[in-house]
Amino acid sequence: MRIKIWSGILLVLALGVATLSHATQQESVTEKEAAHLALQVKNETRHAWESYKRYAWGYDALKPLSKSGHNWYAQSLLMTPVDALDTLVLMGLKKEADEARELIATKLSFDHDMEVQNFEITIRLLGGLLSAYQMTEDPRLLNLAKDLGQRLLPVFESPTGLPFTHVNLRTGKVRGKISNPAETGTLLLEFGMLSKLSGDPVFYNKAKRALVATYEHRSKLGLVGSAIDVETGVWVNKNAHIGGGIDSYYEYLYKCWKLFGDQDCKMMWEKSIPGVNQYLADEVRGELWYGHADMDKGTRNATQYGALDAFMPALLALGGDLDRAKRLQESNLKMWRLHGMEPEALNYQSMLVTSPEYALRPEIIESAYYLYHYTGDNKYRAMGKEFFLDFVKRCRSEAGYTALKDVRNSSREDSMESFVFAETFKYFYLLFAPKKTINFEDVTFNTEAHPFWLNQKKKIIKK
Ligand code: DMJ
Repeated sequence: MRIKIWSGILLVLALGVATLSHATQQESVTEKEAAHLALQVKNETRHAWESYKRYAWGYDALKPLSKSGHNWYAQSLLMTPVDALDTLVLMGLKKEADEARELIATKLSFDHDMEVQNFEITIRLLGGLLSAYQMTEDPRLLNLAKDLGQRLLPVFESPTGLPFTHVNLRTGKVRGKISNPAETGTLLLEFGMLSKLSGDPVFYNKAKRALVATYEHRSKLGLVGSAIDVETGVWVNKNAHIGGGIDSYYEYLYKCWKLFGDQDCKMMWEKSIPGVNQYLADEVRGELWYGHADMDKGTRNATQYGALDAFMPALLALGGDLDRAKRLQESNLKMWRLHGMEPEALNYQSMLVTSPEYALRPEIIESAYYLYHYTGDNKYRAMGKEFFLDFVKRCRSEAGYTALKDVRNSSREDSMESFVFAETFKYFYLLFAPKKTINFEDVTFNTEAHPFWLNQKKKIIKK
């Protein structure tokens, strides 16, 4: 135990020395250094997993400061093990992956009289189970996914086809008629894969209808708002942006075409992205940002951007717009360097932080990974290295990793969201690991970074 604590302290000290100054930071990362960083990411993932095991085994998540377990609902749905499993497999952490898989296969049940949020359960659990099934071919994971998919289906029974936000897993009773584009439009990758893997088209059809219905409610400018009534299709908040509550709707318009070759999705993406670039993109001091605007008038509502918006360079790069992707990633870096860690939100006009927390979010790293893939420019690995060193220095704790309450002073929050495994560690690892670790062209990551393969035979993973 003492040895483990000392090795943790030494790592933090070593990383601290390495980050003494951004000015001295090298602009590229050699292959040897990248291999070393990939190993460090793997070790840090193991540290977080061991902490979950020790203090929160069987719970949804670890509370890293109080060193205890936490459940989202009355019963655990094993959020952390399910979100972590494909990352553990990908990194070749075999013992850890096997113990996560056995816990899930033997203990996870969805037969609870309990209301859950469809969006989070879909992207984390349905996505995690399907991806882990594709990687391990353990049929128990697919059976769990089929059971979950059936239990979630009632959400789609609204007059518009836009899903309700919540459903009771046992009774199928739905609730929550005020939703948003992210929740109504970020379901097709997971439900679509469930259809492909189960042979039942119902899942694909319902989730596609929800995505198309979201798109059909766009404004004349091609924008969507922040809140919509799923029973009437009336927008109750017309603030358009690319941040939380809308973000992954745009992501899935593109990705459902990439994964399934669905031409309707391609058309919806092509009709939507020009409005986003025309009315939400903003030039300030010669920098590119994306702000908020009224969905009908296109007038600027706010010059706000943050950790969730930081996924956009990845999506722009995926969609072929490398110029905007590169420029926006420079703004992401500027946001990060403001306080040596990105805040949840800032005003990019004044550069003042408006929401100071850091929830261990992955989006900025995801963007570095996509840009490194598409450009081969080593500066994105150097950026990732800077993010990783700051991340370890400021968020590593004795038990796992800890969210920050305020990036300006490093006060900590007793929280380690499961997406730190599904996404944050995974994108760090993929950025530094050899390209052959996963064949980027054959894979589509869901919004929780769970990789899906349409052609199961192509899912060759090399460690
Ligand atoms: C994840 O659950 C998903 O990436 C989602 O789309 C948005 N936010 C979190 C991580 O920040």
